[in-house]
Amino acid sequence: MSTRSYVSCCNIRAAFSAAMSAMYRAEVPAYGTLMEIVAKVNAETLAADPALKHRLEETDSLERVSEERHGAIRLGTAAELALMRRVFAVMGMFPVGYYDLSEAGVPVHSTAFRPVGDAALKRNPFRIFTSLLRLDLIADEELRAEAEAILQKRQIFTAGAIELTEKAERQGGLDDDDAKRFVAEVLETFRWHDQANVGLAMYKRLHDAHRLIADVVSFKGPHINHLTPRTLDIDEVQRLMPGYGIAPKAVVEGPPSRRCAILLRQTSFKALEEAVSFRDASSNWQEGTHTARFGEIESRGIALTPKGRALYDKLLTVSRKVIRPAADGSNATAYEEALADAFAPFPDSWADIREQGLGYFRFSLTEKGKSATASAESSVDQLVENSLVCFDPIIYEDFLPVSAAGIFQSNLGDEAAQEFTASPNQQRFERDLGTPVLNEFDHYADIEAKSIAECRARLTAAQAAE
Ligand code: OOG
Ligand code: NI
Repeated sequence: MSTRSYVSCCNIRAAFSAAMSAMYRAEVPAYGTLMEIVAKVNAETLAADPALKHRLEETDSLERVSEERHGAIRLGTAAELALMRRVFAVMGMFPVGYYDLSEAGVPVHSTAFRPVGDAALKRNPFRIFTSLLRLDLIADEELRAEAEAILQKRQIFTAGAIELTEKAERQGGLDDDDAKRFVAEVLETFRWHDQANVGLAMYKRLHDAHRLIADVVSFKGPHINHLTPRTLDIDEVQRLMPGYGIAPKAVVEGPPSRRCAILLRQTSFKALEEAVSFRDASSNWQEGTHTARFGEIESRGIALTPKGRALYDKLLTVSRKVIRPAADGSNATAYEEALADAFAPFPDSWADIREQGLGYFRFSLTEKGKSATASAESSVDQLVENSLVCFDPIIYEDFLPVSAAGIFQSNLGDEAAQEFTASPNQQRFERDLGTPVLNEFDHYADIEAKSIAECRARLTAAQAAE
């Protein structure tokens, strides 16, 4: 059967991302405000930095910036995770990376569902940080069993979403009408429910065990808990937020502000306290509240190689030995200074980062290179030295566990900080998921290698044609 009439999974993802954004904007108006600040700052940054605008245009990434966002959900069971994987696959989103957050006092482990490959990322890089609750880390066995029983009973997908996912798997895609229905049906899973699945007493018990457990177990589905637009100047957005009535978290997570941005920097505003009705065993409704949904912004820099990442992790640890950011912001300036000091050894020019093998780059022919030839034996260094190729940073598309923990903590409240024994269990996660997660380093290395191969092919083809 022909597959020509199917909508590409990239287009389904783009439609879904837009639908999610519209829904969240209606549900959490502060997210809309944040989007406005980000749009304004991005436009100003580009106007003030024509070179940046030019590089973004040249690498085909200008358009994606304003469309770009990530979100996060928390799931309760292995079955939910496995089905979520199939649903995301219809949109061309695949599990990349494994994040163990138990170490940071959050009883979940996670992956990011995201597009893979250069073309798909350029079309729409929407990604969802997806966590699976780890009831095995909860000491109270009775509560654990009750939570499991509650989770077993819920169905987080509509019948339509399941039917269309199966159909897409069966036929290898969805036609236009089905794709539209798919987006609408899947959106339901991420919607906020102001009526809880449990009574107030149970909610409190779950909440006392850990706020995150209450957030997952008490509700009908995994409400999207934040959506995060990408900004080109996170410090500026952070500075502007209070003027728009939004209180940002104390410090920006991740690396310090630098000329050459590395990895990922993030900041968020505190979760809202929202009214929720709880239904007890005799079907009486009781009023209560729940805090879960917040807003976040991110700025993305270069993806680091394992060597670069090891240096990043080391320097972050060094900074945290000097000072840890206090939740109330009282030491924010001292923290920023200590962080900047700690990162002094990390080179801050693209040339140095490349020469030292710390980051991944996309290579392309320079104007000179477009009309030149080179032998197939020339090394990348030689091609660079002879100005035949230039290189742009490959953007980091993933997440950072220490930062993610900081984001979790800031919206859970500090009293939620708890000690768990670090117990990464990637095997268990992958078994629940039904597939291994992709290794993010392999993926970046592959994009880099392909760009080099393409330059070589064109330089040597030109030579052959001579
Ligand atoms: C996810 C927190 C992680 C990020 O940007 O690092 C995250 C959550 O709170 O569920 O989204
Ligand atoms: Ni986030």
